[in-house]
Amino acid sequence: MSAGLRLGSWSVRGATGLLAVFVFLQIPPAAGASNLLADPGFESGSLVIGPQFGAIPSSVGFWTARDNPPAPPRLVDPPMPVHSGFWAAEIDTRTATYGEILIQDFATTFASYVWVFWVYPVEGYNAAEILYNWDRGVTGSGVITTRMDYGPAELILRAWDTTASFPPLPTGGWHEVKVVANTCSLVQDLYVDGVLVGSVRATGGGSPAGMATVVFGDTGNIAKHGLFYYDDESFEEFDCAAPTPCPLSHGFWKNHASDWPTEPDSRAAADRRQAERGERVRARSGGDDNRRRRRCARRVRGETAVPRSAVVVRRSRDGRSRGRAGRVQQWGSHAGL
Ligand SMILES: [Ca+2]
Ligand SMILES: [Ca+2]
Repeated sequence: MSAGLRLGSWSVRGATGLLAVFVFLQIPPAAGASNLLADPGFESGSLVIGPQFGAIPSSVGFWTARDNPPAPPRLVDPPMPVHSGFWAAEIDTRTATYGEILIQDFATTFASYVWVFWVYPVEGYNAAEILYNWDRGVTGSGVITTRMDYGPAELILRAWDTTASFPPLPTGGWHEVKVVANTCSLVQDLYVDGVLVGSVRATGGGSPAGMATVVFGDTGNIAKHGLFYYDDESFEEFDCAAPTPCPLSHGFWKNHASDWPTEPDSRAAADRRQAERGERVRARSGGDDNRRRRRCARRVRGETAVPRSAVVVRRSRDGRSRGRAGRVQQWGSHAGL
């Protein structure tokens, strides 16, 4: 995963890629069909330890950690931090020289996804990423589609070829981190604890579907120095081009106004809008029949219609105004005031 260290060679457009920061919405985006990660909460109690250097064998269907004597990554149970169940994974490189990583490989069909993981930062720095066609750590090559580097000062989110900076994850507690990566719009939305904190629009680099790897820990086999716990990981893919009634969330449209589809200004559309306006007018007045009956009743009683905008002014017994009391009904009479 030295690819992550070569971040500077990518096109970094943090300022222009940052679409919206601190937009506090509580509406999570729609999730995909199923979790492609096996043993998402480490409840098998099994963590395969791979070689400290060189290629890491395939890890489809289980979690693998790169060895790091004398204290490689491990699974922990209470009283150590566990988000749910009995087990969580620990990355502790506070005094380490070489990096630690926790990985799992999985096959994908679509390139868009919803990635969720729970992390408990204690101190220091760590990273998490999704990459495709990884070379198993020999040279670190691979196609990174999402990457997060987090520490005390900030959380840097990379979405394909673009990065942006966000506030750091608070330490001392569990946090749900969610990324919705949509290859149709080339936008990745970042949620922390259910709140949309911002979006990054990439200029390119949409991921290829196929074999992918999720990684937590360090990159380039160099210790970033930190203590972090992970639990309840999820990767759900979706077809962003599939015709669905509401493929994107309310939160997405609120923050991507420029993506709103426009309706062709055709004759049929104009006629439809005119018909809708007529329906609204009829609904407010009770319909044509009611309006006709009221008009006839006024003529019989000799009343005079009051303009719709007239305002009733309540007055006290000494004649002074007591302020607006409300609008008269559309067809009220002078005699009734
Ligand atoms: Ca667990
Ligand atoms: Ca360690």
